Amino acid sequence: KLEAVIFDLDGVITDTAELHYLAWKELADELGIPFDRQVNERLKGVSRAESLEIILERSGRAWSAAEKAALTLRKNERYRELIGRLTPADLLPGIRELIAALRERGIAVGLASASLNAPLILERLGAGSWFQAVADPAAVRKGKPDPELFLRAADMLGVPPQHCAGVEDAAAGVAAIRAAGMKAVGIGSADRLGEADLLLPSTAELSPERLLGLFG
Ligand code: G16
Ligand code: MG
Repeated sequence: KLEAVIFDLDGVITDTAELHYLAWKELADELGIPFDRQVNERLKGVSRAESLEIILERSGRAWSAAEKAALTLRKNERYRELIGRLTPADLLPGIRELIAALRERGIAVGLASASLNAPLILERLGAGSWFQAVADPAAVRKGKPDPELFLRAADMLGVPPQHCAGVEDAAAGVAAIRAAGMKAVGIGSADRLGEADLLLPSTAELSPERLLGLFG
């Protein structure tokens, strides 16, 4: 029985991937490291520290922990400037309606984002009060594809994982949902998200009926 839906943020609630890209691109350009949108695909759903590691792969040198900390801080300051410009118009199609419809039916709604900036992003989107549980990525030991973030959100909602559906746009996220024992909804294409229990091309296709349908 569907009792809770746990959402990813970037790529599901809003498209912050482009803003991550712009902030990382500025940093990579300053450092003279090649970085493009294709490499950016690998950063989706991946933590800030792991994202930096992926970018530095092409730098041809080793970086100290202190240097890396300074670089992630610089990127995040720029990124926070960019997310400061988000408005409710940046919600992905159908998300506002879906969350309202779920809550009307008494289905709990949670967030499992790897982003430490999630509270600021939700506030900018006017979505600060929509989620009854927001799992804290700083409190989990392992990021996606580990199920920890999704399990944390379910626990905060007081719903067993088998009564939860998770919605994700990244392969690591779909793997995390499945490892948590939840039904996985993938937003995107089968080449990356083939493991999902339900695959939809866009958030506009999401509906309470489709999510309920996963539970027979
Ligand atoms: C997001 C993005 C990732 C980003 C991560 C950490 O995840 O997809 O690209 O590296 O959060 O973000 P921050 O630097 O803001 O802490 P999600 O889980 O919402 O898709
Ligand atoms: Mg995502």
